[in-house]
Amino acid sequence: VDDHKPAGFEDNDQHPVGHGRMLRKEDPRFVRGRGNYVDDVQLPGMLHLAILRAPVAHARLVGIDTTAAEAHPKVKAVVTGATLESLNLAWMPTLSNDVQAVLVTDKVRFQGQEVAFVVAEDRYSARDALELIEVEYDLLDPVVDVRRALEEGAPVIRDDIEGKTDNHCFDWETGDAAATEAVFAQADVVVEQDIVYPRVHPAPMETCGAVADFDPVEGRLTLWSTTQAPHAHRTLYAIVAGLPEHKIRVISPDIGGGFGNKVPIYPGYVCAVVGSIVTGKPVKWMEDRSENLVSTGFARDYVMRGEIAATRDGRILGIRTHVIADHGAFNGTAAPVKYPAGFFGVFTGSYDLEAAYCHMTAVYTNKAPGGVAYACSFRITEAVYLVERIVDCLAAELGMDPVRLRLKNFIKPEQFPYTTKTGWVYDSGNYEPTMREAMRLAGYEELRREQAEKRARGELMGIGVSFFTEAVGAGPRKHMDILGLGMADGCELRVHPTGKAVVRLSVQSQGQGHETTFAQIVGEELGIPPADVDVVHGDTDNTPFGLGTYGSRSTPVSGAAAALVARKVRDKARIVASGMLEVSADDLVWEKGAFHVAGDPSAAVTIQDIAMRAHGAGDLPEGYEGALEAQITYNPPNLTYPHGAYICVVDVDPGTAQVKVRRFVAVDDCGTRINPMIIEGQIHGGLTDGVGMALMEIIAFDEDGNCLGGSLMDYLLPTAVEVPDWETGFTVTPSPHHPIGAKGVGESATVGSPPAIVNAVVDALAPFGVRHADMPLTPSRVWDAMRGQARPP
Ligand code: PCD
Repeated sequence: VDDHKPAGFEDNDQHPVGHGRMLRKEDPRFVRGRGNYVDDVQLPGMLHLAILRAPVAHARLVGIDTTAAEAHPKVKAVVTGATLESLNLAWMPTLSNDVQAVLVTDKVRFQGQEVAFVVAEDRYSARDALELIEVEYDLLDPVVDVRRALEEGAPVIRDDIEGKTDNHCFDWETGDAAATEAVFAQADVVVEQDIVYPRVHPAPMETCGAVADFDPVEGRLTLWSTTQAPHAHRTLYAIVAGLPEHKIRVISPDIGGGFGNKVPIYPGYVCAVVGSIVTGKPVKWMEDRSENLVSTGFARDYVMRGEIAATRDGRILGIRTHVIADHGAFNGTAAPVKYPAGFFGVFTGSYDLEAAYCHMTAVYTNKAPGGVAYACSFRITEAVYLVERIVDCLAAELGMDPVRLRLKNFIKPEQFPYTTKTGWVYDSGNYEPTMREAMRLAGYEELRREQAEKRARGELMGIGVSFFTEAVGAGPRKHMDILGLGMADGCELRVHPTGKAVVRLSVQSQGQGHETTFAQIVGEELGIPPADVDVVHGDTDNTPFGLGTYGSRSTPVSGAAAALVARKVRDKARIVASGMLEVSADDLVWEKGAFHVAGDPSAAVTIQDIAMRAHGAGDLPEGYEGALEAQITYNPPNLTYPHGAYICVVDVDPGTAQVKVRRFVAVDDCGTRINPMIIEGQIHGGLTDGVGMALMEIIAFDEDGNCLGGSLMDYLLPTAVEVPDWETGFTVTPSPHHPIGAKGVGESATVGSPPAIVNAVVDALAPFGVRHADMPLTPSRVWDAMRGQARPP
């Protein structure tokens, strides 16, 4: 860990924040197999739920016969859309203010859609009974292509929406069209490129599931569920199911990976709740792998046209893009309400431009809903891919080294805070040192020499560069809400008499290590060892309200809350200390874990002394109220903007068109680093995801709307075999508004790596005149690119 430490950044063993070798507190549980996941929940009398899914993509529902299933000896209930309709539960709101069918009532709109469910005594009987349900469908023409969806006369998918006569979902624009046009008109060089970011899936190791336990006597619902946002989900259940919010408890135990997949509310969760209400018993629903891939939130699916304008000597003037966004059958995109295209507005990247403009048309198709932020702060992955690909296209056109082109156009350190041409305010950044550090680690000049030699011999070696700026940590609440819930986070801290503490968070770890890093933050601010701080999360009855974990927002938002709540407790401790040392609170100096009298370090009391005193007999000084505890809600003033420079080296086999990622250098800057080992793990995971997206993963559909990525035999995930030994480094540019200067990092590598890999492959294929090829760069696509036949995406 931390072998490539830049000068001026030292670990300080006295301080838990930044401590390179602090191991994860949660791991003893995980490595012993003692994690507690939703599927581990066993309740007395618990029943099992299975969902019948549509085998076709577009069809009118003619009739359902459930008699045989109901007669199955172990079946307790069979529920169809008609049943839900009678309870007014057949439709539910999506995260983007659309509606989605819980169970089909009128029409099937994507393959794998939920049609009915069975509750039975065991999982196998529930699945067997699904086969006894007879459904009659009247097949309709499916629409899976975005351009076809927009054609006049295309079958209307959302005929449930009153007056709907086409498949148009929304239009959105940002930037200044006229100013951009003017810049383009005067530019020496304009480059255009069609770029597709294919539909991919987060595919977490644990699929989605829930255990619902409705107590009819108390009218209380307890729901264990795989959710990244327990509090937001609770409020939505209250709204959807009409249950009083104080009678709902959402418990999100250990989560086996989220990656954005566990942000939405899926029909299965609602079915589990209905199943428990109907049977009066606890009901468990766990998806299988195919159900997860076919029906839950996909990501990306953007068809983009990128245009870039520059001077002959490589000054970038403007970027323009037109996007057709495929939202599937229901608009289930996870994004703050004001941002229907998420944070795609950061497509201007890390460059100082004169003008930028984007126009987007979103459409409905017969595909699963989603648009979740798969390791991506709301469409930033698409934005970064667009800009980093198009900048490389420009470099090729100008015959300029791609690193040199980037260095020439970076936003300069003195320009921060920097307002982009699309209105985003980047908090801080110092790009050139990060780029140079990546070049140093990679041995960039040497790699170019090696490449020239190999090219001369007919070998296909490619070097790809990407440089990204992300916007992570949504709020602030004045700009951002999801379905009316403002994006802020609560945090609560209590110090016990013996000086141990418990901190309660509104965010929810899915493997990121929050039990460790939040203990480090509190430990740092309060001067007690992280081992003495217990982190509680994932239970709405025991944690303060907040919007949950996605978009790398836990550190920027809840991390700030944790630091500030600890400072608040410290302020209270100061009052207690003033009484103990018999001086005024203003005469006390705080030094790591203790207050001492100014000018007399020997007159000191530790936090532990203070905690005991605060809970002890006798009066406490004036001004001290309540207990040694505090609660806050943190509303971030801005997002945080981490950045990074990635360099990828690939070799392409000229005979088989197989791409091998030989080296990958990633230099990240996420401001103050809380736990370098955890950050390293986050980067390794994200880079691996990046190799998957760039080379292997796609959720494709055939003309009939059949999903072709419904199993891990077809939807290829990367393993240790496909990836190199990652080479990482870092720079530190703190966030000026975050209390400890930290920025998010969880998604950086997924955002930054696909363009580096694709740029490397395109660079390798330069001798064939290739300027672009669409992901995933499977051998067949690379082969086609070498032969100049780009296949339709
Ligand atoms: N950190 C540190 N330092 C800094 C930053 C950070 O240390 N500066 C760390 C923390 O604390 C944590 C981690 O690291 O622990 C991360 O963080 P962030 O960035 O804040 O983030 P979060 O919020 O926590 O998380 C989230 C993310 C996301 S978003 C995703 S996708 C992914 C990531 O995370 N997912 C996951 N990573 C991960 N890992 C794991 N293991 N698992 C998972 O699932 Mo989305 O939107 O949801 O799509």
